Parts: sequence; structure tokens; C-alpha cells
Amino acid sequence: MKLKQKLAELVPQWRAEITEIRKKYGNKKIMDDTVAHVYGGMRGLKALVCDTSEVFPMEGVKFRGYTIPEVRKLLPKAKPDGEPLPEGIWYLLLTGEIPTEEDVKEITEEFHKRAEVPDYVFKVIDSLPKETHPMVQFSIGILANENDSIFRKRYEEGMKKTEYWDATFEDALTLLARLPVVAAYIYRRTYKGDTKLDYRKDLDWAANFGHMLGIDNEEFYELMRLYLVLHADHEGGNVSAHTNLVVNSALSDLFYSVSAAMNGLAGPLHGLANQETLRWIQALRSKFGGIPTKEQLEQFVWDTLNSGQVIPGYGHAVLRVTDPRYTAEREFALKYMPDDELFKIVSLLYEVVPPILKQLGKVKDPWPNVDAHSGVLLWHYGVKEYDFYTVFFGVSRAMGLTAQAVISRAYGLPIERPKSITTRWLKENLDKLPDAEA
Ligand code: HAX
Repeated sequence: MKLKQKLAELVPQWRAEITEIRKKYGNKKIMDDTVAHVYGGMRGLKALVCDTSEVFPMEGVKFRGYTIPEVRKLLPKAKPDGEPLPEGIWYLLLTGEIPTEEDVKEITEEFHKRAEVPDYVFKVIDSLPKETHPMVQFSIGILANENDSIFRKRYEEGMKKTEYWDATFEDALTLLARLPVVAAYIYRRTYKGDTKLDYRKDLDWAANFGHMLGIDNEEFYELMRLYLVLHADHEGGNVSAHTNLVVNSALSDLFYSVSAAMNGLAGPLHGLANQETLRWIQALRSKFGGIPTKEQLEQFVWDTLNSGQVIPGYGHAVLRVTDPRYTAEREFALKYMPDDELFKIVSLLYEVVPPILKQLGKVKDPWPNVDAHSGVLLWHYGVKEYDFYTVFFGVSRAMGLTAQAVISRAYGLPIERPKSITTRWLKENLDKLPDAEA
């Protein structure tokens, strides 16, 4: 495969560079730990390396240096002026280069070759009650594929350390090829009476996912392409990305680490926020019998806050502006569904929520994140089972997780083992500790 050959050329260069940096500058200080870090979710602590993407407070995510508008413009598409193909973002995350149409086609074809999911995986999923949350089914479904891990088999055979990235890349291809099949199976068994739909080799990865869900609509295919690109990666420190990296650092293969990452993505402060947003918007729509007035909406937002809940889809640990992924989803809605009632509510929330969150005084980012919008798009095309929304996120995020893991293995990063401290030690030493440099 040409992509693998390209990586085989890049990896020795990366490795030499990292070795040099570690050797020459290993002792350079990046920043000081503070008490605030250890009790504050390590917010802002520069403790990891991730080269696939970076999140900037005022600009949002950049994939290998490219903004979302750039990625939407530059990556190969299924049709002119359409949305980019997710296979292209995976290539970009892995290599740092914008792929050609041929590069993207090669990945699609490789996925087609590897998409057959063993029957026992479906049986494992079938053994779960149908009301099991789709993210649980998804995480278990991913893990059930581990039997086919090339990394584990080659490790058992004594694979050299310099080959770890290669075996991880092989697992990444298999995992990504199978994910839409597993996800669509979960959707169909949970909500559509066990009617599994055939895999279509004439479609790209995203469109085929849409097809297997049962939504054969060109606009929905475009939404899938956009959705899977937008959610692909968000640097290395968020819960799912970091979980993947830490598990993978123990040389557990990608099936273990991506399954573990999905368990973190399933949390309401992380990926589940898109499900929560839709639940909340539906509640307000049924309370007001349609689109509320601005005053009614303001009251509803205050009632949510006063009952001790967060406003789902708003706020972010890093961002301090409207998430550009939200903006891209909004552009899609304005193009394809400007009159949709739920979209109108989402637009009204965009006017109402930020001023209220600002008034609270403690919320660092009062602006919407990606999860404030994505559910409404899915609902419009008939995916009304919002328990399933985080699975879409998971299929997409697996691209970033796999790319990050291939690169970590290429760099030869060791097992993660940060140092924890006790509150007792802190109490005994607090007076002696120096202040961090401003
Ligand atoms: N509604 C109400 N209060 C909020 C809030 C929101 N949307 N966002 C933050 N706050 C509150 C926090 O709960 C915190 O309150 P306390 O001090 O009383 O605990 C305070 O404002 C300061 O928080 P912060 O520093 O601004 O935000 P954090 O970095 O701690 O948390 C979160 C970031 C995304 C978890 C947070 O903004 C939140 O809970 N948002 C709602 C859930 C959500 O949309 N999550 C998805 C985020 C994107 C993502 O990861 N997707 O996968």
C-alpha cells in the first residue's frame, strides 16, 4: 500500500528527530506543575506530545496545521463543492500531507478488503439486551474484534520495536474498516428490528456507513462525510484521546485502547454531550409546543442552570470562541435544512445561551461546542434515536485515535507513568513549595 510505503519513509526521519530532541534538550523545562494542576484535572499541563492536531483557544482545532475551512476546501471530495472524504483526513493526520484523490481511493479500497467482521462479533453483541446503551455495545463490539489483532500476534512472535508502528497501522486499517459495519449493526439491531443491511463496495467509507444505517440519501452521505471529518481528532489530552494513548502505551493493541477510549467518550461531559443536547432541546420543544420565544428560552436556560445542570453543548476546556466545528455544521444546516424547526431552536440558543453563561461569571467559555449542533443534523435525516449519537462520534474519533497511536509507536514513546502525589505530602510541604513563574 502506498500510504504504508510513505509512512515507512517518514518514520525513520521522525524517529531520528525525536531521538535528537530527547538527547539534546531532554533537560529543558516546559512548565512548572502547580497545586492547581493536580487538583484541576491537569488543565493546561503540557505533559503529552500529539502531532496530529492542536486545539487553539481562539481558533479551534487545526489538523496538522490546517483549519477546518482549509480542510473542507483542500481534501478530496466525492463530488465537486461537496464535503471532504474522511479517508483524506486520516491520511492527513497520519502523514501531515494533503492526499491526492488517488491516495484517498487507495484507503477506501483497503477498507473494502478488510471490512468483513467475524460472525462471533455479532453474536457477542447479540448476547446483550437490546436496551444496552449503544456505546456499551460499541465498546464491546470493538474489543470483540481483538482476536484479529496483528500487533498482538506479531508481538508474541518477537516483533522488533522498530516494527511496532507497522503492526499498529495494520490494526488501524482493520479496525477502521470494520467500525461502520459494527456501528450500523448495533443501530439496526437496537432500533430497526434486526434488519442488517449489506455492505456496498461501490461507496466510500462515510456513504457506506449511511447506507448500512438504512439512510440512502445523497445529502445524508454528505453529512456523514462532514461529520466524520469534523470529529476525527482534537489533540491528545482530551479524555478519549488520552485514554487511548495511555492504554496503547502499555503495548495493548488498538482494539483494547480504542475500546477503552470509547468508554471515556461515553461520558456526558465529553462525547455524550451531543445526545444530552438533543434530549434537552426536545424537552424544551415539547414544553413550548414548538419554537419558543426568546424570553421563554431564556427562562428555560435559567431553569436548567438553577436546577444544578450544565447547558449541554456549551463550554469547553480549551476553546474560548465558538467551536469552528459548530460553525461548519451550521453552514451545512443553512445550505440543506434552513427551515428545520430544531435548527431554528439551535440558532435561537446561539443568541440566548452565551450572554447567560457570561453572567454566571465562572464559565470560561460561554460559546457552543461541536455537540450543540451535530444531533440536530442527524435528527433531520431520520436518525432520531439520540442514544446512538455518540457512536457516530466514536466512529469518527477512531481516525484520530488510530493515527495518534501509529505515530506514538513510530516515535518509540515509552509506557506512560506520571507521578501522583498524596494530599498528605502536599499538606506537609505546601509552605516550602515555590510559586510558579508567572
Ligand atoms: N453550563 C453550565 N455551567 C458550565 C458550563 C455549561 N455549559 N460549562 C462550564 N460550566 C461551569 C463548570 O461546571 C464549572 O462550575 P463549578 O466551578 O461550579 O464546578 C465552571 O463553569 C468552570 O468550568 P470551566 O473551567 O469553564 O469548564 P471546564 O474546563 O471545567 O469544563 C466542560 C469543560 C466542557 C466539561 C464544561 O464546559 C461543560 O460541562 N459543558 C457542558 C457539557 C458539554 O458540552 N460537553 C462537551 C464538551 C466538548 C467535548 O468534549 N465533546 O466531546
